[in-house]
Amino acid sequence: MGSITDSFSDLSLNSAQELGALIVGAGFGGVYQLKHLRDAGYKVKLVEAGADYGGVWYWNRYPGARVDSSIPVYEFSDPALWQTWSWKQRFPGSAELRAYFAHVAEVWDLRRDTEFGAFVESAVWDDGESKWTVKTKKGDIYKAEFFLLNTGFAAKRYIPDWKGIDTFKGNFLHPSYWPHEELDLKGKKVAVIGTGSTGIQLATDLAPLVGELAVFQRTINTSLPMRQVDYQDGEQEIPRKDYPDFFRGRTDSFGGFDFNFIGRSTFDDDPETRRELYEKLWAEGDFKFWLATYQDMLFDPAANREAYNFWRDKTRAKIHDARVRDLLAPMKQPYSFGCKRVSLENGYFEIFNESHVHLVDVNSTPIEEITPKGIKTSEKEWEFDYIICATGFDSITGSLKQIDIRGPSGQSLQEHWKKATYTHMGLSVSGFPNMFFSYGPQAPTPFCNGPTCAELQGDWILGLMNHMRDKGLKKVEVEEESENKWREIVLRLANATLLPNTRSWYMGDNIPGKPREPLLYLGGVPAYYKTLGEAAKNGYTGFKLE
Ligand code: N01
Repeated sequence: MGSITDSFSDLSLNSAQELGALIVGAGFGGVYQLKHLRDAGYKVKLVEAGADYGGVWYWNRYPGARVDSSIPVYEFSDPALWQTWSWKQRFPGSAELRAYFAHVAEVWDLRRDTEFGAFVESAVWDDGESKWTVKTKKGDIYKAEFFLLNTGFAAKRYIPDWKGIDTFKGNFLHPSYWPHEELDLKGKKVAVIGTGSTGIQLATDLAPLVGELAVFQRTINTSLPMRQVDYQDGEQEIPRKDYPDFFRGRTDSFGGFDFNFIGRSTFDDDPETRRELYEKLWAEGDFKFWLATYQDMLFDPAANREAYNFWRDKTRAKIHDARVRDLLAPMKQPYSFGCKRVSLENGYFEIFNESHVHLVDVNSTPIEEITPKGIKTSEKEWEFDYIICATGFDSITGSLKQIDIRGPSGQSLQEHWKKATYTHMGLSVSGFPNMFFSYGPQAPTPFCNGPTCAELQGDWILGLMNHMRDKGLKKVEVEEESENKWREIVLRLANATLLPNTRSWYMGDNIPGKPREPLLYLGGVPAYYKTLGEAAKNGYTGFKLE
């Protein structure tokens, strides 16, 4: 604890920039807050580790990187933005998403208040001044009344601790550090380790390009057909006149989308009617087979198995080889469908019908080490030019815990969350005054479309700041009791579902040593929105204001 405080006392705080709010992270959450806080008259700065806007879309440049929420749900609701923007595809790729962020930056005039290349490494609360002192890695210091973290859920990469990574003579890459210049992958021998959303997108796009592709799978990905659409002549998914109603409707949807679970349970329908619904959802693409299906799918094991069996049969029909078919879409359900992140695919399963694409099952032939030539499994040594380690992130809490944040007691956020995560409404933590985060733990986060969440949480935080300004208040802090109660709600909601029975990053399972707990609020966006609204209406219940 001493070292951080000491290092601050060594620095000349005269050079510190004084702010009403420091916003960290230039993805959807951060840019929304910059625009709206500044419009409300606050002196604001946005700092971002990358060199431009986009958040995950700035970093994710790997072949095939594309969002799996459709537009216009995956964009801001401000007419000034959508009236002057046309998408080229229903599910835009990462370059188009970066272009969209450039458009947002221009229309909202964000650049004058943004500092890029600024990784926030520490923050200390000064109780006397009621301000955070925040330091970036490059040495900039800010003193801010509010510290607003919009670091997203995937800012801390995870690479397993394999022996020999440094000895590999080829290129070893994590997809979120993909080089900006084009790589020479044509005809090369490439390994993709991991079959999450990143791994399957990469493998699908690399297969036609490379000489040999080996995909290392530990757990199957129950990917659904994306159903991509290319738009012609500015035509979009829905007419622009319908956008205002469309955006208003997002908070009525469980996942912040334009669709919802239906009000019937799986076995309310006879088999023929059920099959018709499944076929319809399958044909429509998007996440509909996951989040616009029967209301009991994530709760009832038999209902869940029915969904899995449909997915399995559809998927197996795409795969020629019997061994590969059993590995990619096994007859016996390996985990609860939809309780591990579902992805959207564009021909992923079909790549395994090509003779140069190999599927390596790391359960039966585990990776023993990385060698100078490639990957040694218990079966053999594979030789590669590239190893792409699509093994994910220290999701949800890692982005926040990697910053040394200390409240008035001197306790760090890492220490506070060492055994378990505590927040109030997935927005703030006791012992850390005037600090809020978006798209973080114990909020709908991975079960909520990003822009929906950015607007919903951003508006709420701004409402609270305005309330404090109107009342002449300087400090807001979560009451410990409300944090304990929120955790109970999060656990109760999760335990009513099948999620805790499945190993996933939703439960913290993907990082060795991370506490196992539901990291997200599973009450759905409408209930979350209502809870936040009621807390505000009742004078910000659960918070001490002074
Ligand atoms: O990461 P992941 P991701 N040995 O954690 C495997 C979002 N996203 O980067 O499942 C072998 O999902 C691991 O195996 P297992 C999206 O929300 C969105 O793919 O733990 N394998 C898994 O297969 C997504 O969920 C978009 O058994 C190992 C993979 O690595 C989130 O980001 C695109 C291993 C990691 O999958 C993260 O996705 C991309 C080991 N030791 C990402 N350790 C879109 O919008 C891990 N694995 C489309």
